[in-house]
Amino acid sequence: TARADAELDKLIANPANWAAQAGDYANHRYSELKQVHAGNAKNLQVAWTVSTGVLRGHEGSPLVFGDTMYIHSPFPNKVIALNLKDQTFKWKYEPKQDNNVVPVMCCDTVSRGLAYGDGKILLQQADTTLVALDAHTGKVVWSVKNGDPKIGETNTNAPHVFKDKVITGISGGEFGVRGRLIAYDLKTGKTVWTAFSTGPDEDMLFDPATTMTWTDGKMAPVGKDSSLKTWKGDQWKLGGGTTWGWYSYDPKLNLVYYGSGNPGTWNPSQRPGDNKWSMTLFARDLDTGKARWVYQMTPHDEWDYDGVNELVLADLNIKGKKVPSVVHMDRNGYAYTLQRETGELLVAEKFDPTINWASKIDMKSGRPVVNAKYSPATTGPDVNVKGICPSALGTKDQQPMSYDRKSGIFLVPTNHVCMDYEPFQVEYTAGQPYVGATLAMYPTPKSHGGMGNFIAWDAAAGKILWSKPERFSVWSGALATAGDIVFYGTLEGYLKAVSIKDGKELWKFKTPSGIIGNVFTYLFEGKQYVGVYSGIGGWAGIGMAAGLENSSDGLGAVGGYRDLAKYTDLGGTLFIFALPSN
Ligand code: PQQ
Repeated sequence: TARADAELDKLIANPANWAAQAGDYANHRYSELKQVHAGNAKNLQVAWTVSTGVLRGHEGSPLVFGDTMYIHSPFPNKVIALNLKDQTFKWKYEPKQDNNVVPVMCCDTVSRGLAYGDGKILLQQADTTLVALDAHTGKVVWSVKNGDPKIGETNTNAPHVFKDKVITGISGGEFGVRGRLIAYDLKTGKTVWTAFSTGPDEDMLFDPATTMTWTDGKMAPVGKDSSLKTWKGDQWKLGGGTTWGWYSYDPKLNLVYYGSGNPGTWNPSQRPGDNKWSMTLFARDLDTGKARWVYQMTPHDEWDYDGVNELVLADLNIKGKKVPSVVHMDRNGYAYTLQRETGELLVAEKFDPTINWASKIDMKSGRPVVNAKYSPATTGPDVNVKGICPSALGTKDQQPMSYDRKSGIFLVPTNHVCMDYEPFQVEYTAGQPYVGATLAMYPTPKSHGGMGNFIAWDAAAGKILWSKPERFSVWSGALATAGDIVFYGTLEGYLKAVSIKDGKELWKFKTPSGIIGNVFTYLFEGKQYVGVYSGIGGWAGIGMAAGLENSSDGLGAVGGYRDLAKYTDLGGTLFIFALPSN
């Protein structure tokens, strides 16, 4: 029988389509299309818009191929198949979900979108139901459960289709959930493998002798019980390391790449040890799930610097040699470049010079050199540690970067936010927050005054090429194109086109709500379109989304974002732009 994925390979290879969340398997978010370019982007105008009917944070992007666009919404996770010819709806899927999942979602009711493969549209519902819908009819082909909302397990991630498998993760790091990545058979929905982030070797699909990690300047086997040894008692069972971000895939190496999130609880004094393998980059064999290599970025996390941000596959020129690399801009403010076949650590540099929790990454041990002044574990519980940079939002959160294949430059949306962090003792109760810290976040003092930047990054040298300050964090995913431009959205609601060469702004358009979606592009009937969701939310916009603008407690307390109320309000509209026809 034909390989189910051969069709997806073909769809992805054709730049007319946007057939996967990142446009490809490598997380490039790059398009070869160049009808719209640096010279004419200033003429872009609205072609059409459509409402999803949901007024909450809209992350991710639609999928487009043939004459159909597949649109998704935040909870209640609608799917709309739209006919590109006349923008009528071919079908809608509106799942029935228990409203009780909403209070156990940490950071708004977002969904990062759909996947396609083998004639099916894959949707990961918030209530941990993964459904495969017939792409032509919207009828459910199969449906499986991958978690339990009663113990705080939910989903916000997009499923990803790699070859004959659907890969999905889990959210709930703030509820003592035990993180894992699951591979299902694309045809049937049967579980093929489950790989936990913490616990015994067999649960993590680790081979103590051949699963490798960076040790003393080289790769070495992780050894037996590499996770268990780094937790007190059975704390690993509530250990977090959730997997709510983006995944990538190298078909040649047959490796899947992703990162794990924060250890639970946020109070570091309560969980001594490195807490492996939370805050870790993973490379796993797609067929078996076996871990090839791992790299823990933030051992014994004290700041909620989840390591789930995307890993971007790129062949970089490093010291005169072409190296198969993977690039990851972490919440902790360091950008990592690793050899993607072996896991060797090549580069680890700050991508915001103002971060202070660690002075550098020691390249031999691969560990951060932590600054005791900003270490809540050193100060102990019930002490408010002030002025930690970056904040728990990280220098970059889920908002994915783009890799310009033409210039080799990474275009990165960032946060420029610091925090005060006070840990306290917390008891675990199933389904209740297991946070154990209060925090306040505010713009990085004495810098450009904004809460974000949009930067160009050289991942081989570990250097910022240019930086464009923004009033608020840039919470939208970027799109670079062969037209030498990069697009991104802002929390005030602007979609912007910027020159990749120097960061000069070429065009902007104010949409009705803040943008936290990812920009995408496609060709239909010979014409290039550029699109993005407008609908504020996510962690940075949660105050707006939950109507908590004035709240100053709990996870809604993202202080400096209160000013957003002067610029925008809730929304749920997909915007499609094009050049005028003449
Ligand atoms: N989600 C967002 C967002 O969509 O804006 C931001 C965050 C999440 C975070 O900063 C988180 O730390 C986070 N953590 C978890 C977790 O630990 O399981 C899940 C999620 C999520 O699923 O959205 C976020």
